[in-house]
Amino acid sequence: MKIVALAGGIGGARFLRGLLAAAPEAEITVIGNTGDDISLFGLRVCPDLDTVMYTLGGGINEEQGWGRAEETFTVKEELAAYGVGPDWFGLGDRDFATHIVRTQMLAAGYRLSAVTEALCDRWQPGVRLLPMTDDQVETHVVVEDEQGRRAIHFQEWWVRMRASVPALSIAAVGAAESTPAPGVLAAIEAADVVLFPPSNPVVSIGTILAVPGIRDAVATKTVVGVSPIVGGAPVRGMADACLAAIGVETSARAVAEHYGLGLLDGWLVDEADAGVRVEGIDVRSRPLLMRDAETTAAIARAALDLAVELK
Ligand code: GDP
Ligand code: FO1
Ligand code: CA
Repeated sequence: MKIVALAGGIGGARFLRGLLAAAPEAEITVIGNTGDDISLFGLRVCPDLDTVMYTLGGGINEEQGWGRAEETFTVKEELAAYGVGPDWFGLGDRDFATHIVRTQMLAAGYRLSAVTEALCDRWQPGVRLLPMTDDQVETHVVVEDEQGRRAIHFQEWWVRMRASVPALSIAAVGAAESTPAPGVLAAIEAADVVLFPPSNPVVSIGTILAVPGIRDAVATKTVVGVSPIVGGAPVRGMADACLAAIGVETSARAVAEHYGLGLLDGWLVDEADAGVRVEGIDVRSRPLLMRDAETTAAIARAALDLAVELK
């Protein structure tokens, strides 16, 4: 069985861990979001690729969901002593090494997909992890506050502001001119099923689908998604602020309708949302909280079973 999953960071990574447990024989290709990527201190940081890589490779900080386990922050403290910011993004010493290797390889001319493969040589995530594109795509957010109306990097809005200022709009800058990374379209074409983990519908899945060619390729496949919205709210994070920016209600039904009939064939919602109907999409309800390894594997199994049933 060949499975393709699109993935953001924490929601995507945890689901994928369940998928690996539920389908150990499957060949899984993950198309990762790179719209969250940012250059800091001269280093290229890819939060969602790293979250997937560390989570599946056993190096993640489990409580936090991002960054390395057993992390220390000496470099961050030394940078602060020089007065060199930003101070609002927590890069740890172990994580810094990843960004140094990545930046060094990019500067030597390797593409992000090749760099990601090299980093995964160490972490052995058990899936093939591909960035959605090798081109630079960055999610920017238009906000308006006492400093006026301006576009800022997604990470500044999400991490520094905690989305406390409404996003007037969200744009994946560079997406329209980007091309899918090598292997992305071929993997989708060869896939038996495509899964959308409970990742952010706007800045994770939405950004991946904004790379020209990916949406159309996915639309030819049997696609099953898992709702990141439970009982009218995100399970964690501020996806509601992202959905508001694109005029979509924060509900399991509205997210499925947003993905649309042409894209989604099946949709898993939580038991709290049992009874949700979406025209043309097969909706099933299941406990969708990824509490532990078993419940997460059961969610992945249910998504896969529904996809196989609808194929
Ligand atoms: P990020 O890049 O770290 O923000 O992670 P993703 O985009 O992959 O996923 C974020 C989404 O995961 C959020 O909108 C959460 O609501 C959702 N999420 C997190 N934990 C769970 C869970 O246990 N169950 C479900 N259904 N969704 C979850
Ligand atoms: N998220 C935070 O909320 N605060 C941080 O300081 C932070 C640092 C960080 C460093 C490396 C990395 O890979 C991820 C990091 N994240 C941090 C998470 C991440 O940037 C966001 O959760 C997602 O990109 C939002 O979708
Ligand atoms: Ca993310």
